[in-house]
Amino acid sequence: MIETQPLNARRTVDAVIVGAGFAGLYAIYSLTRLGLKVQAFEAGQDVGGTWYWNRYPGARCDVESEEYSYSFSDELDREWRWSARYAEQPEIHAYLRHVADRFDLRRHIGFETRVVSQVWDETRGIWTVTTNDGAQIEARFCVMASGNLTVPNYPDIPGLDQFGGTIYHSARWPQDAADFTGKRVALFGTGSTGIQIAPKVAAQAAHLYVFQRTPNFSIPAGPLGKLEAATAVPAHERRRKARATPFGLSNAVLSQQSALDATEAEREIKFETVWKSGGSQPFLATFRDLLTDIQANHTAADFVRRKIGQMVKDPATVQMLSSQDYPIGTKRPCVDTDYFATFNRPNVSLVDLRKTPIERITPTGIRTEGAELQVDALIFATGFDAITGALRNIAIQGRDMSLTEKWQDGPSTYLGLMTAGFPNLFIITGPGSPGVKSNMVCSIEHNVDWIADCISWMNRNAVSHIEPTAEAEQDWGRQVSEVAHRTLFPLADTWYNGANIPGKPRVFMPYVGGLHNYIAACDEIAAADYQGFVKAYATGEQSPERSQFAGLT
Ligand code: NA7
Repeated sequence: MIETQPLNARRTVDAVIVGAGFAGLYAIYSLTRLGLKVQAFEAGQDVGGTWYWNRYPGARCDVESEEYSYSFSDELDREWRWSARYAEQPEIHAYLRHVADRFDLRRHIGFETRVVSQVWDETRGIWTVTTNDGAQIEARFCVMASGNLTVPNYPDIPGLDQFGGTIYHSARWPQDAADFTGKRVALFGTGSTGIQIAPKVAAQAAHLYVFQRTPNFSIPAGPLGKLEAATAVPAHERRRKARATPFGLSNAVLSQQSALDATEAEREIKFETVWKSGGSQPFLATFRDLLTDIQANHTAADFVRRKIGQMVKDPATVQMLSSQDYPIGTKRPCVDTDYFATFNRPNVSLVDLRKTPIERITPTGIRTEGAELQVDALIFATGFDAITGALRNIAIQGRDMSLTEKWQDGPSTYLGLMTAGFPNLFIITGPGSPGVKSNMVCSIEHNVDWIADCISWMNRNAVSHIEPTAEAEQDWGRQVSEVAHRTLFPLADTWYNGANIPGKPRVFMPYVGGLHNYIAACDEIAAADYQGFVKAYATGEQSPERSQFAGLT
């Protein structure tokens, strides 16, 4: 039924969903199929989330499209054909627009509307959600599909507000394509985004200055064209296989062999094979211990450094691009097309910010120690307040405190899906889940299915609200930390542990024990009637857990 009530009237729905990207769209689909009345809010003008905002030149997914797509509908699978092995942003956005139309999801979404607060009323068991236009809506459930890479990080550089040229952020790219022909451009950031932007802008600009703070390891994307139908494994088969892997990627099945057991010649052949076929996760799965043993890790890092040395002509530039001070794979490993070769162009310069810090931005350029570069445009590819940023930006008030207060020393959740003191508030790919350390679409579908099953179970069992016990949450937090500390991940400063945002608590946020193990844990907990969760039953119902819930309040 079409919702005709204006959004500014206070009304009640079963569930508010925050965000209409991959996660939000599938949450709308799933919850409406349960018969719930749903209202989603989306800050953008259209669906797409990350794939709506990040429309910078070169934006392309680094997971093969057949796996970076939904698996819930055979019809959708039959109808949609990806044109490339790794789809570019416009095609992924078109896919999400198609999904929204195909399943009639748009009528549940309030566009250009930002959720500003969510307040839990313990007496009524209801969330009151307020949007930026002052409208309020009440809901029994809130589902946070607000994304992991939502809040852009703008560096605080003196003089930035006086710059007279154009300033871009990769995550707030204008709708109309920017043209850099004949322009002098400064690009900040050499993460996945900067590495995609640099070759594209270099091809247009009069001069491109790439400002590098930390050099990145990057693996070639490999052939970009569509996989040959004859050799391709059917998409549904790949996705089924993907869920049984640590990263949710069927082609990144972890080898059983240690890099240290292989001879140098064997290692070289294996690294070379995956280097040619492309992709960072397949590269990191070449040997079982690349992310757990520093010596094994060195073998992979040295291989990539040798490759950089072969691709880049200028020795000083090679040195700057190869001076990584962290194990390969512990920062988000990048995938590129011609990134390193871009530095062979006469119109491209690499500036090492560690040796040449910026003093200030001037109206016409950038002043470093002893030099002033004249530029017409600044591009910030400086990342995000990742994983928790979008959640922290909403004033979420639980039973006893706000989410920001609760998470002041770092986020804590049970399975990444819920957090104690915030009943009926579900998070899709939240901190403590594999999320960003896995194929996001795979993780999103799993999380949404789990949430929908949980809500069904609550309704069948007259459970009015649910939240984790403090003990289960602490125990999960310990597991998240333990599995991280069995790896090399804690050795790097990354957005996985909040190090990229000044003042953000340093906690390694994703669960890196493997998507397959995480799914097994979630299934087991659900099968045991949501073990580790406190359930409040509808008035009049009797249950041993009822007193347990009361004890927490
Ligand atoms: P990332 O991976 O966070 O990369 C941001 C880059 O910007 C990285 O090179 C940072 O250097 C650099 N950065 C951040 N702040 C500054 C300042 N103040 N000055 C100079 N350079 C800075 O973001 P991306 O958008 O590239 O990728 C995010 C994810 O999107 C990616 O992992 C994929 O999942 C898709 P640093 O390394 O912090 O020294």
